[in-house]
Amino acid sequence: MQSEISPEDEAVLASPPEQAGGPNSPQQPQRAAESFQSKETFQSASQDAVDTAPDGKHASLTTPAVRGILKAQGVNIADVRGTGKDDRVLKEDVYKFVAARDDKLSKPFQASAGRRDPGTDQAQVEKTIALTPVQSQMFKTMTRSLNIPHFLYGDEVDVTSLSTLRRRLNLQAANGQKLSFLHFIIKAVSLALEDFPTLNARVEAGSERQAPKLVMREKHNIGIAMDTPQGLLVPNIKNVASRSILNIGAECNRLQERAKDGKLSVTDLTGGTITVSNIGSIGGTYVAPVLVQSEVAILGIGKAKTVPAFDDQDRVIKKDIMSFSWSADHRVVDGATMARMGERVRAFIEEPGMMMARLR
Ligand code: CAO
Repeated sequence: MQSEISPEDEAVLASPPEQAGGPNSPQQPQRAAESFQSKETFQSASQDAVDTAPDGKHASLTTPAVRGILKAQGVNIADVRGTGKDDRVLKEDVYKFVAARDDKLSKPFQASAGRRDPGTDQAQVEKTIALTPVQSQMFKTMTRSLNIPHFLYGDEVDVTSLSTLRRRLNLQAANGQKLSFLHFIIKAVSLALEDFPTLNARVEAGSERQAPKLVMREKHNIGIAMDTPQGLLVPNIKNVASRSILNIGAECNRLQERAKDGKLSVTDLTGGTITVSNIGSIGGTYVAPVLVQSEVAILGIGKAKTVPAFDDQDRVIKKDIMSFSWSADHRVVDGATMARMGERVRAFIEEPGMMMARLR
């Protein structure tokens, strides 16, 4: 999207191009190149782009969003050929420039890699690449999230009864819609939240003049961490308390489809109140999940495993167990509250009949 020339743009136009990314920009192109290989190689890669870049007065005009991308990618605006109105530099122009630069930089890397003897060559070879848009977002949000004092609470949950129930229900699924463990777990979390509403709240950190507050939220909008072709995304299922487990499954499938096609909407991705991250559908027993900034709790689920256990008459039986790892914001949630909430969810999962009894 293009914009008219703002006072900010005029200032950019008036200043020498190399200041556009800030005089102390940590991502000066040259520095990026030094972390990869020789200065000469980078300069020649960069020079190619410069050779084709226009020198019209409007070439250095662009929107704040594009300037942000330029800064993040360590690109000087004067090096980029603008294809917008009056040669203005658009987002696509910057991405094209970065792709060409990185491609050029990686060629000598690939060529020399072919010549190296892996048995004797001890020299490290590095290559600097830009973050994807989802990684850039994750970089910001996760850095902010880790300012929250987390604590971890973990437990092992017996999912034997739930496995049997799920298998039975899936065999009888009339419309072919299958239920996964996750769909039951999301419902169990919502049912437990009815008794622990603090865990559905968000923190308003306050300021020097305003005391911190908890903002209680009525609707359980449960986020699902999803591994998508673009990277980690966390859409949420709105108002889980009002949905059946089948309906949760259908909504989860809709979100997964949209995520796969890169079509999640802003509504899908905002307004979450607590998150469930099922790493177990990929693998791994334990995970220490990181809070979403506007939430105070997150549940990480590990892969179900069949293990030997003792029944009440000391006979060895088979059990399916899954690890549940909760992270919570220790500024507002204490360990006892988290443990009680975890126990409540465990009880619903271990005895699915109890969960059914609570359904409206
Ligand atoms: N243990 C064992 N099996 C599991 C399981 C678990 N914890 N979770 C799911 N499964 C099973 C499902 O029941 C299903 O089995 P069937 O084919 O027999 O029915 C199969 O694995 C495939 O499940 P799925 O992945 O299609 O569905 P899901 O609803 O369980 O999970 C989703 C959906 C989107 C959460 C998952 O695909 C995903 O992206 N997980 C990764 C989340 C992630 O990256 N978390 C880390 C965040 S922090 O970086």
